[in-house]
Amino acid sequence: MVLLEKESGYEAWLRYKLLEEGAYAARVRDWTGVLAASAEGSEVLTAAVQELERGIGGMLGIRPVRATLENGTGRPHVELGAAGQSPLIDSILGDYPKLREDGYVIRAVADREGGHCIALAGSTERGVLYAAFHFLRLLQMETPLDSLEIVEDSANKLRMINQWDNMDGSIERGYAGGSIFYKDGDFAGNRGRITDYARLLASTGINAISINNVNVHQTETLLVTEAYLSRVAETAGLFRPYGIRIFLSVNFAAPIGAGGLSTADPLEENVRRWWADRTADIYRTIPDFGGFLVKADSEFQPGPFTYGRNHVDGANMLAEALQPHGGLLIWRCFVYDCLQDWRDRSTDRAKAAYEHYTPLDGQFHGNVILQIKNGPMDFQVREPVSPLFGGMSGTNLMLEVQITQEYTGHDKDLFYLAPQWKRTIDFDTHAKGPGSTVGNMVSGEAYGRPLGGYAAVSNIGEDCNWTGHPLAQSNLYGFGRLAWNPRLSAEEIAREWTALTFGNGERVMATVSGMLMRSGRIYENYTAPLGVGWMITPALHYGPSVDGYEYSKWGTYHFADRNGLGVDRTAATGTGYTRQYHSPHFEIYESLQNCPDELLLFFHHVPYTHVLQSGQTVIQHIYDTHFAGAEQVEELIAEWNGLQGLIDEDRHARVLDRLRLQTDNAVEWRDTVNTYFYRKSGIPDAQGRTLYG
Ligand code: GCW
Repeated sequence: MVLLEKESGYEAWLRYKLLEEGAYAARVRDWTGVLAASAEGSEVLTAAVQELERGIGGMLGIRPVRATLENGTGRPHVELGAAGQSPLIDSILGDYPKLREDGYVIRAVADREGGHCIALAGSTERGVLYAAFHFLRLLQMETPLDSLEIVEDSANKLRMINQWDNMDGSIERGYAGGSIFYKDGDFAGNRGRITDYARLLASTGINAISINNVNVHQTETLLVTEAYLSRVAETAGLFRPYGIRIFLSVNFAAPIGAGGLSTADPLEENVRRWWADRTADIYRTIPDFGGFLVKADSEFQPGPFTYGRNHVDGANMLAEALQPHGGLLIWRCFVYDCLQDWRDRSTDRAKAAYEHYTPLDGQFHGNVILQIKNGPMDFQVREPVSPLFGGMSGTNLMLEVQITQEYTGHDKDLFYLAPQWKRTIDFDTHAKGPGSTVGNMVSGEAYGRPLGGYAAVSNIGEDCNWTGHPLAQSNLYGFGRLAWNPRLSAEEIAREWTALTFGNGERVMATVSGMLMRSGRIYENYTAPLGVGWMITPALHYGPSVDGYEYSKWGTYHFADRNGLGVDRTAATGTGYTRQYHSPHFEIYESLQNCPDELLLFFHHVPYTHVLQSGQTVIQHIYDTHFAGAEQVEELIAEWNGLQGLIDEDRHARVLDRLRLQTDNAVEWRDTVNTYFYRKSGIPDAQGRTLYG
């Protein structure tokens, strides 16, 4: 048996392990011994060269010779460059005149002197960097190089990560240790770690990052001031070589908290001037600064409502400050009444964002992007797609998802999120007839909007393997890959990630990717049923508490009684939320018969004896899925155990520990939910399994 090297998981999918000696390694070594690049490139090109050196060095055990473009030819080599940097590169790019910004071509060519060459041609240097990472991926997966012709670009201009890191070192909804950015109220100075994070992100195509929590506390409010700008600039400098621009989350009331003004009213002249001055300071220090991300009038964060203004007033004021510098203003749409009275059945949190924003459509400035969560509630295991994506044809939009598993198992339970994101991206809003998918709406393609893209809340922390659960790295990887190319399937990404992370043996690839692909359904099985959501321990958001959010102020109810459960959101008899969808979704969700089972309780209140499309009653479905979910975790353990000896011991043991934690959680959920509904309904399990009456 091959002895596997001890691995911490720190390298994640950029392991660059020595390839097994053989024909492939010999051939690739021959092709990659010389790296030719323009001597005039910026630090992004340098990063691409360095990454190739690192990767080729690791996989082939050689140190490639650096050459300039002039003397690189005549022997086999890798030639990399952006438009205008070499005749070969330009002639390749000339074949693809429609290649978008950051796009690239990888081609195997025979050059004039008959030497073989792999050309990595980027429309920009960032494209070259992406080509370099792609090329290294090909080597890791031992892809034949002889007739390569790969062309890639992305419809999404912004591919962004949101850090919810606080300067005290904590991370809101972070489950993998403290912040790599901050400690004890200051920047942590963790340069190597941040650089490696930038490499991981860039390798998937991420090009933007906001570096502090959207809930902006006191110290973080000062990030836009002279007190911290030089430190922000240092962080920007770590991301810059990897083509990633940084953004700051800002506090709407900063003119008061940081500027000493008496108001933050967006229409007040001195407030506008304060923001314009701060923004000018930022761009003096960080000329390629991305812009601001704002959570306003949401969950106790200040916003324009305090001053009787609306969100166009607020967003446009900040956008005007950023506009002269080319900055973007990203405004989150997560706005709802978080002080609801549970007795009030007329207010429906799911309706809030659409009601707030659709009347404002078309009024936001061109450099404003609205960032919309995938669902109308809050990153639940199963929600319908937010109808707001289909309601804002005159505004730049961005999709927001959560990589960190706030409601999906805290990086303790396995939950591969790419299938959930794919469902959102591929959902056809029908806003402009068939084909108006969320993916097309946010890329701007459906409406010819100039800006848009994807943002996701990160799941990394100081934990040595970044994500706590080693398999949760697949979510970070999967998000980046989908943001770059939304057409990839969740399964392709799972297989690719597995190959890079654990090696490309078919048994490992099939088992791990299979576990990932089943994981979301398994978690859904043992937690909240049929799209109802929120049966989770309040505040913590891990583990069961069926009534934890039932009599609360958060607008999060399931309305279970002795006869049935679910939220009636129909237009006919309920809150009328269904009306926010275009046809045919309105009719589908409105109909008790046609509403998909997995969303039934999101849209309808039904008796426990209601028969689902599956043919099962609601109550029996609850029992069956909960028993099945807990059993399926045992199956995951068995599958993982079958990989012993094929995966290094440390990472194998670490995953096993997590799966054991997941077993406990699944059993707790199963028994709590089943018992709750047995007691409410009095209906026994048709199969006579143990319920605690
Ligand atoms: O789901 C909620 C989280 C909050 C978070 C908020 C948001 C940053 O529980 O922790 O705050 O969403 O998205 O703003």
